[in-house]
Amino acid sequence: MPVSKPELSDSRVIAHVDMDCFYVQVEQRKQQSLRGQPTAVVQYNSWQGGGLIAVSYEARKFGVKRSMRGDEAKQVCPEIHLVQVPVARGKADLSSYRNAGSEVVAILSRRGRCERASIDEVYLDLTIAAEAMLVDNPPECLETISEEVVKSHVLGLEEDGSNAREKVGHWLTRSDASRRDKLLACGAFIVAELRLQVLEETEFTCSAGIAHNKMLAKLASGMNKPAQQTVVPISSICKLLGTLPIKKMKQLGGKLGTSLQIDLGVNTVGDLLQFSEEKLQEYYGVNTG
Ligand code: DCP
Repeated sequence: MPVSKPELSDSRVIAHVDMDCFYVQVEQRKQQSLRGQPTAVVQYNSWQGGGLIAVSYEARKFGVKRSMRGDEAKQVCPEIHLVQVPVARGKADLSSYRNAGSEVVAILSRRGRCERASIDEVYLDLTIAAEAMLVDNPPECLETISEEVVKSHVLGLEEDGSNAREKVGHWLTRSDASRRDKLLACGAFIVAELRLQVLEETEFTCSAGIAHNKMLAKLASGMNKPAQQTVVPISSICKLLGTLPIKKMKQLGGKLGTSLQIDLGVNTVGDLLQFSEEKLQEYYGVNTG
């Protein structure tokens, strides 16, 4: 049966916002003395110090990882503070984390439609807000631009050298940019402002990816953490995806990705692009293909 293709709209502006070491930040807000300290949240099961489920960036510098147990974390970082996840009726009680996530969603919703992807991740559709900014207050006409927005990473722009921020500032405010890049630039301004509001109102830092679709926004949000944002211009996509392991793609982390690797010898998205849609439909059926 033929399937209707989704409408192609390359000019959407989508952000993926991902909180940094989220459970740790929630615990640090409850106990201010933990701020800036190597800290981890451990499961309520206390065998061997409990399994780590969230690790602060200060602790990561010592080599503490989520796969460790509390005892092991203490060996590599003796100063680490271990906080047990709250417990209610013999089970982990995640309500304080869920509520903290809702506080963030309430702030992000001021500028666009939010879709909560997990306890600490949100997709935000900024298309309407970015289009409005481009008409009313385009970046090329701004007299000053905030420090937070020039700290953005723009994929495809050379970042080395002392003038990285100048380059980013120039990219964001070019009058000769394509409409798509201008919309992404507006998205970057809006997200930088929202991230500052989140910090001011909740004390939480977050990272974000800004792109024309959800998949690319999510890929980008994890590229520069903590407390940073990454923009994915159309011109950077081929290079970004060409070498991306197939298993990192949404929906290809499981059996389908394994089948692509074993049956078709596809290891990267670049490899996958060698196959036509028809060919993939021959192998996997119309919908999956
Ligand atoms: N979490 C969990 N068990 C896991 C993974 C995560 O309970 N196996 C919880 C604790 C995390 C939260 O979910 O704080 C969000 O998970 P992330 O994978 O987004 O990781 P963090 O937010 O902790 O860190 P990062 O800054 O790397 O995103």
